[in-house]
Amino acid sequence: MVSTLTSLHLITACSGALVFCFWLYTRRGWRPNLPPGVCGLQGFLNLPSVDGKIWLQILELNRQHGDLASASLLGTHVILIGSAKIAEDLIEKRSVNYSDRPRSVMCGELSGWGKIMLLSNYNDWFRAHRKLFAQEIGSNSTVAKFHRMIEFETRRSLRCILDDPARLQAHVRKNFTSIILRISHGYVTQEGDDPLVELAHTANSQLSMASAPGLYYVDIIPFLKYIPSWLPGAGFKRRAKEYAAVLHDLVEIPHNYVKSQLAAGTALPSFSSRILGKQDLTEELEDNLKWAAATMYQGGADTANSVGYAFYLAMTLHPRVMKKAQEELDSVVGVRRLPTFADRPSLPYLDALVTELLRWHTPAPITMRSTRVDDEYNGYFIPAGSYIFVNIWAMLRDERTYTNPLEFRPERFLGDNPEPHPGSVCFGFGRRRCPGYFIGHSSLWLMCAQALAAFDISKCVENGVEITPEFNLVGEILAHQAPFKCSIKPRSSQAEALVRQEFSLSE
Ligand code: HEM
Ligand SMILES: *[C@@H]1O[C@H](CO)[C@@H](O)[C@H](O)[C@H]1NC(C)=O
Ligand SMILES: *[C@@H]1O[C@H](CO)[C@@H](O)[C@H](O)[C@H]1NC(C)=O
Ligand SMILES: CC(=O)N[C@H]1CO[C@H](CO)[C@@H](O)[C@@H]1O
Repeated sequence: MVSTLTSLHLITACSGALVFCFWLYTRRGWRPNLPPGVCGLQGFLNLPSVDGKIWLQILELNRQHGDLASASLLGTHVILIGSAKIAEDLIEKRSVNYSDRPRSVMCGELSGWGKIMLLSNYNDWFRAHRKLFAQEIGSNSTVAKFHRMIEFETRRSLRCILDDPARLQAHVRKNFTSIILRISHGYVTQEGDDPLVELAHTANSQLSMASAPGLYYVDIIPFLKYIPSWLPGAGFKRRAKEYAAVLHDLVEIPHNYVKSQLAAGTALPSFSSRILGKQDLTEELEDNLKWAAATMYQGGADTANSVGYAFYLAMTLHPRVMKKAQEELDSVVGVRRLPTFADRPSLPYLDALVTELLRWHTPAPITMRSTRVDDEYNGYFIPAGSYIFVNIWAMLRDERTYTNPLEFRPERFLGDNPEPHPGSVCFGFGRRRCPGYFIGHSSLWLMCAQALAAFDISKCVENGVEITPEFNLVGEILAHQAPFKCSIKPRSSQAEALVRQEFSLSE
């Protein structure tokens, strides 16, 4: 939601007079007992710039100042949390006061995204949506009803990868979105480019732009939102209107699709169709449902995909791990069929591999909160309204928790002394922990299982030279691996036949 800490400072630097006043304040020695860190313009100008990767920037500040650090300018306080212990103490244990998102005028208010769960504050609207999610996909047992569909969609997607491995990233993106759209709206994506998949992608890029506070003055000076949009300099208001129009489509198009399918008697069972079909459906419930279903579709569209794509990178770089997982699959499942959810309990190495994948690649490297009330932690003052940045990425690479954290080694989760499961960190915390956890985790598991059973993934060779791709996480609030090349081949003609075999959704 913030592009970089530096952009925050750049904007504020423009309000020179205010900066000067604050400087006078700090010179006079006035400073509450904030966590150690940088303060004032000087501090911000000296922020490390690390390739624009905000998680590295925060890590650097936490390294210099401790696991709880701060950065303040002009009465805006940013609190940086760099250890899982502090995140647990504050965000989990004091969840009531740490569950708001920072105010975002451009995105949340002008563009209308504030009604989407991800940006909503912790209030009745939010709680109603979390409840709808919990009933639909909030446990292993509720997600079990989707297993067959996930198996069906995963098979379809492997077939596409086999036919056209060069477009791996597009296939993986498309195919996880297909699973979510089936669940949220009973919508079956078309072959080739699908309008709703494209729409989610466009909306998510706009979300990411609109929510970078450093980018728009109106986030720093909220009353600007009242200036008329025809004034010069009010370009942001016209931009916000464009964003709002795309968001409107994201919410209304799939919702109207379900309604027309229900009217025609052809709706597939889904989150939306079940609630729309209720006898006691109220207008309020329908409005809640419409936004919750859009949240599901939008929230699920870019995270699981990001991990799915990283899986192919991990396998390209770690053939030893791939072979070990394939040996386990061959001995447990055999080579005459592809693995299904029923095999999961008997594939411990594969489970550890997926766990390691969630630690190694973080689609959401940081999460943000805002504090509701003044608080204190270990003697430090945390003012109400602070921006809180939680560095998930750093926690999953913390040498105090994981030995040789840069290594991809599923074995760390096996044996008598397993290292801590990343699940309590990589899906977020407390009352805002990812509500897509079960669906995300299980669809990832299945994709990894089937891809390993069917494919050999390796470095590709171009003109006699072997290409070794790099771990390169890019993005902001949502991150993915930069595009890379790898070779994907069926393990055998039998494996290829299994991928191509007809698969019917009804058992
Ligand atoms: C492996 C895949 C996934 C990972 C690693 C992941 C991770 C996360 C993280 C770290 C957060 C922020 C939580 C916080 O602020 O404490 C989050 C929020 C969220 N995720 Fe996921 N997610 C994944 C898949 C999904 C899927 C499949 C869906 C949809 C079905 C989904 C829907 C959401 C929503 C709606 C939120 C906002 C929750 C809120 O603000 O209260 N996620 N996710
Ligand atoms: C939340 O803030 C209120 C008001 O300061 C305080 O009384 C309460 O103890 C806090 N709750 C937690 C869990 O810290
Ligand atoms: C859900 O299922 C997975 C796989 O069988 C298992 O590892 C996990 O512990 C289960 N979670 C819960 C909360 O039951
Ligand atoms: C199940 C599914 O949606 N498969 C799609 C996977 O992605 C490719 C390319 O984007 C599509 O052509 C498939 O239809």
